[in-house]
Amino acid sequence: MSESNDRLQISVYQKPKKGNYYCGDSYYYKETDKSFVCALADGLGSGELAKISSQAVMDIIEEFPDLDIESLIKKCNEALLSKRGVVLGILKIDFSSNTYSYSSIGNIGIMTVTSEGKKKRNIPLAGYLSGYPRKLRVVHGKLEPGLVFIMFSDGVNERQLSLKLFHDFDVRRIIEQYDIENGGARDDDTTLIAMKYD
Ligand SMILES: [Mn+2]
Repeated sequence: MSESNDRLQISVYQKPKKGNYYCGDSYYYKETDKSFVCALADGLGSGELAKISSQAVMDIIEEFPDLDIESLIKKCNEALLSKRGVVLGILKIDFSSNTYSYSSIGNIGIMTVTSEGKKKRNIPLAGYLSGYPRKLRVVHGKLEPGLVFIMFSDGVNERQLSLKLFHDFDVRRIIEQYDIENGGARDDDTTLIAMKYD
């Protein structure tokens, strides 16, 4: 799946674990005049129950586009009571202040790659969301033209995300190349989202 919005180019690679119909990973993204949000959740385990949890969290992100990351995660937690837990990554961009912020709980990777090829990776917090309050770490940064954001679930082997993959900073090609190199049967649900700010 590939889409061109006004300011962000987005491309997504997603495949369920081999033998599964449902992918336990869910993602959502939306660009408006003021902001952009992208979130990815991986439900614990796999299959339909994992999907129900990760989708419940995406429904919250969709419902409250203007909330900051801390408030969003609080609401996601409430939606998970009596469901399986999830690991979650959220990226928000504010176009008026030209800034971005992101946070992840558990094993959702978030990376930025500048147009000069400088790569920065978030340090994920251990654990997962399961209905109870959690301490967060939110990273803030300045939005620069050409900045690439990569968000991925733990079905992605990070060593496969070589710099070569981001060489030409074309999000569609990043995903195509990943599929060519790693397109076989998956040991886990796999989601890789590439976004570029123009
Ligand atoms: Mn997983």
